[in-house]
Amino acid sequence: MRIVHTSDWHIGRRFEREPLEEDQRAFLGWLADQVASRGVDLVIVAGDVYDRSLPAEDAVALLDDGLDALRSAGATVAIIPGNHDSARRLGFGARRQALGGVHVFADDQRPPEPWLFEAGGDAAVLVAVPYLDPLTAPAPVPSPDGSARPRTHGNVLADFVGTGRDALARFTGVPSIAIAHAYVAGAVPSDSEKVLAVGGADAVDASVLGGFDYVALGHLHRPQRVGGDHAVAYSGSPLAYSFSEAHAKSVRLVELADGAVASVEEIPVPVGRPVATIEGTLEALLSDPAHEGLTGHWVAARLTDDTTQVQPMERLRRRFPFAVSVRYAARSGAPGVVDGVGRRAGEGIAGAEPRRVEDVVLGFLEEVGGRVPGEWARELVVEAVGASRRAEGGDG
Ligand SMILES: [Mn+2]
Repeated sequence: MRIVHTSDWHIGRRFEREPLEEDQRAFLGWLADQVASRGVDLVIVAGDVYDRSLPAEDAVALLDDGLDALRSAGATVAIIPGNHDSARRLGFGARRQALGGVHVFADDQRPPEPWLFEAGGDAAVLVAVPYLDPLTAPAPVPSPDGSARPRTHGNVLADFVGTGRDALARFTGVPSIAIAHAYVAGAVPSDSEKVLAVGGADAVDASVLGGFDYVALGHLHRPQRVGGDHAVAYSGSPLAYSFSEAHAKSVRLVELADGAVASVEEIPVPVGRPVATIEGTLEALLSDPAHEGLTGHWVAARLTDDTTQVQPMERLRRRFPFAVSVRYAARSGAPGVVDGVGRRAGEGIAGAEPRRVEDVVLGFLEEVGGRVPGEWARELVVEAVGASRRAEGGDG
């Protein structure tokens, strides 16, 4: 039996302000191709299917198409909601969808029943646990000595997983798989994951997920194994969703044979843009041959210039069409360092050409907005500066 483990699709998410719909559509198409060419029986999506609890219409339509494509390619689908999803919305129609081969495990109020999945004379038993909000999930059962256990993510998850694990006793000889959306202690996060619980109570001990042949995790965007001997792993997200995700993206192909996990393979995802953060003076970034390979990347530029540069985003985009962020690196703090804000408009830097007020304003908008102001903004600035000059009786 062949199973693909993936997670954190975040359908509907943007990269900075840039839409990712085409990249997400390309990923879902590629995944369906993998299902067909590799004979995949089951696709597991371990949470954060959507980016928001109330996804946009286009995001819903994209997921609908993607799930149809996976079904047409021959796979059954098993989904849990993540902390970005609304369990109730994602779970709408779950019983009817299951009849069509898409199993959405979204009940966050009752511990999971193991689900026996059979394909081609082979079987696996799955314990699928939706993301549990410690505040709304059933309270943790008291300790054996009668004392209350705190409402941590680890405790509510442990109760659900434990109930599912206990019920596995009736499936002897069948390999078991748990699906969960959690931050397992010791794993490596990125800037993309929202903190799950206030006060650091979100980390779950790996032992909570022990006792399964494989644990398909979602939440962290970096693919990685955790928990020592156990086959406990994050597939990671299929696309980079922040500049901290400068690692390769993949899905995991898990092969079951003779009642156990026979192999696990990471299949690289060939679609989507990698990310790169580059630092230097604007002039260096625009000319350094070392950056030649980044023209297809999402690029964040950290400028080390001591002076504010004219329209840095526009100039960067001539070389890096997918530059989406430009900031000045922390300056050394010499008094009087100019930044285009503290300096009086139109005042020149020593040795430089005086700058027009319009350019100063547009440069500021670009710096704080992270992108070149659009034509309408330019017209507005020119109009406003002109009106201001006329009002002052200046050179309008
Ligand atoms: Mn998440």
